[in-house]
Amino acid sequence: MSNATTSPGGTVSTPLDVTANVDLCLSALERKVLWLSTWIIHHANHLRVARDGLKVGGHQASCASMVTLMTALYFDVLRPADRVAVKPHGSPVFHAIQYLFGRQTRDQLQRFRAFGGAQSYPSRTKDIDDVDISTGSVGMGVAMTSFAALVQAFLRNRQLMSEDTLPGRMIAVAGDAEFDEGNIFEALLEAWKHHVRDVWWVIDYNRQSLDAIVADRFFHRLDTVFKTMEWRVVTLKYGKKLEAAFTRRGGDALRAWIDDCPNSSYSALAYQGGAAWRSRLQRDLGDTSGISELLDEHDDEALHGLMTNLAGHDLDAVREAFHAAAADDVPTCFIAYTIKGYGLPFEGHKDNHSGLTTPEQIATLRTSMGITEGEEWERFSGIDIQPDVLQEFLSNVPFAQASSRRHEASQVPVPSILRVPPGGQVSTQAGFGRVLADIARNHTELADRIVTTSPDVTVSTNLGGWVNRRGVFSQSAQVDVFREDQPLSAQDWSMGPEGQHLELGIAENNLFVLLAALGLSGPLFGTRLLPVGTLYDPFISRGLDALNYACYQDARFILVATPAGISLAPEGGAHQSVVTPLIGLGQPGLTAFEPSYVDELTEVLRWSFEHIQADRGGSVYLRLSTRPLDQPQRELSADLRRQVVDGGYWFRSPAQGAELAIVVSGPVVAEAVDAYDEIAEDLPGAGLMVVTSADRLQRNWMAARKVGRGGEAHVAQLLKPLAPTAGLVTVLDGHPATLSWLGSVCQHRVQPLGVESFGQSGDIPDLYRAYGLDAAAILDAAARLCVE
Ligand SMILES: Cc1ncc(C[n+]2csc(CCOP(=O)(O)OP(=O)(O)O)c2C)c(N)n1
Ligand SMILES: [Mg+2]
Repeated sequence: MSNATTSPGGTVSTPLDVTANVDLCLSALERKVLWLSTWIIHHANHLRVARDGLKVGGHQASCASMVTLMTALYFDVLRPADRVAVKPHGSPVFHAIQYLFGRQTRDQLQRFRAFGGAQSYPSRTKDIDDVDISTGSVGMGVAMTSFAALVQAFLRNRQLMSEDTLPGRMIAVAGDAEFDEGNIFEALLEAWKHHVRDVWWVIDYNRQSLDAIVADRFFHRLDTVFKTMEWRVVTLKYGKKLEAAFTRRGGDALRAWIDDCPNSSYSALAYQGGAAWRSRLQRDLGDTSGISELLDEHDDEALHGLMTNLAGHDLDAVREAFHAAAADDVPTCFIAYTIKGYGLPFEGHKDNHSGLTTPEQIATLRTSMGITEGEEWERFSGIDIQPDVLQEFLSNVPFAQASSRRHEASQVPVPSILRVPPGGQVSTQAGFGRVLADIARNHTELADRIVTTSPDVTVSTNLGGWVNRRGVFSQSAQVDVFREDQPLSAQDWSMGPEGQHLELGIAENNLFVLLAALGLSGPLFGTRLLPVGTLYDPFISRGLDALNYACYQDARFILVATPAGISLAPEGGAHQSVVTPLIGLGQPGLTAFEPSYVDELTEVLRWSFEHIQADRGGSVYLRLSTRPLDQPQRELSADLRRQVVDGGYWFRSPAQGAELAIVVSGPVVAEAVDAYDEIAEDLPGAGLMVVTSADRLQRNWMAARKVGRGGEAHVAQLLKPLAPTAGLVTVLDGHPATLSWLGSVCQHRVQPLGVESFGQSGDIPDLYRAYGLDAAAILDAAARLCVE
């Protein structure tokens, strides 16, 4: 510890030698981070003009709780290669720290939660100060650190990343209530299976969530869970002052009293302050020898300081623990005892989650920080360390040693055309497997960067051929005994560090969070990967928040969902997906396709490998089917390939002024063709359009309309030949709203067919009849249009 003099406010009045006074710089920064994070939120709520009557919000208490943990990490422990997921409502703490480093602007802080300002929750895509991992939906950022560590291990094992430098640590600073989210435990198990190292989860254990005080029993169990998963658990319970008090006479009784104190009572006392601590301790421990002396030696303020001296607020204790864990790569959980709202007027109060300082309270805090009015935003105001000394300290912090931590990864070339697998009766799902296997064989450069993953549906989603060629990833080599000893299986599941398939247990949340991590390998680790994940289409909903989370971070991946819809037929009503086409249509950052034929799929997949690498690209969702269909005998022209990617084309062109068209997406194309052939006998000019992507068609049309050029949109051009009075029968194996909007493009009348309920097993003829997707239903709909 330093020998410089400190004022009661903790500031330093003598010039400092930087190296000798690390402690003082750190504690000054700790106070400053508390001030700035509190002030950012106060300013947003009290000092900006509210125009809409809505509260701005923010979480001063949640921030205060983690200030010490974040100070220790960012100003001392972190290296540039480390990546951090900061608990969502701790965003102002993160931004304040970046501001102190000079990597965040005052303007952004002043516009916290305002349009274009610093985001409510740390955001990779919206914030300007180098957020590593977005957070917002609690639990997601925590899980993401495990999967990011897996991706790092994958890259290092496959020599796609330099092994000269130390691996980065993937660190979550999490709220304790985040551990109510099951996805964390799914991730914990999966990471254990994959022998993931280099992960730290730092739990801000303030024993409060949003509504309530966390149950005492819960965290005692949690400790056991981590140990079972072979994690190291470091419990940071008491700060140095309390530890010293425990060594005094009566110290054991004091420790036992605190240990036994229910969370709710402890929080209440922390809120009430010194006098309350005194009377409670007198009542409970007054007869214990040594306790009276202890109480006499502390005035109310000092007693409050002592009793709230939990290790999560003790910079020395926290730093020591972090540095000790840095000696190896064992995954480590730090359970850091803290008090929600520590150092603020509402500390410990059970309702403090969205508590905000009043103008009087912030003025008192400002004065206690030594900050004069008008200097609230000054980086170093209220700090008695000379600015150049503090600046030098900041410039020398290990974390600040990289000018940029966001890597630019080079692109992986994609062939301009891929070979379409031979025709016959093929499903789009089987076609997908064949195209991927072909890439594995013939396009080495592309194939080397592809990484596939699936939650226990690898074989049933047709990834088997790829896996046979490219192997399953494991950090240690393991032969497939079924291949080695007994030739019982067509699948070779040999595992090793060279493998390119990451097999997951059945947990769709994990699939999407892993895809998020894989899809950010370029910016996070400097090497671009081309992730392809497969799952059953209905289970998209199971992991939907994680999918949204991945897209929100602009992670890039291809999602192949199969089988889809009621077309999976006898496989079971419970697995029929109805709303997924609407998810594809509505999910930002994700472009959805539902091709009908394998040649379409081949081009869409090729384009997808480009799109996930494009500056303004995104991720791709392919909704595929297990239904084998006769493939058209054709070679797609360059123009047709473009139309397939743009979202649709005329499979049977309409005559100029045609009165009817069938518009179909996906495997129902077979019924649409049958119906069309019948209709064409009476209405020779009718058309049949195949929609490969309702999403692309709609997005392009809406963008064109916004600039007054809706007529130039691809879909408008497609529909142009039809008579203004024409009718459209739209049909897909999914919710009819996916295509019914087509009527708005040129004001055509629409008969939308699709699936609105589900749950009945059967074969395709029965199901298509029951749900109104068969040729007869299409003909009926066409007839209705003709008589309307
Ligand atoms: C998935 C999800 N559900 C609900 C919320 C709303 N929410 C934000 S913070 C929070 C409680 C957080 O408590 P804790 O993790 O203990 O953090 P603390 O504020 O105590 O540090 C909740 C429920 C959310 N952000 N995400
Ligand atoms: Mg909490």
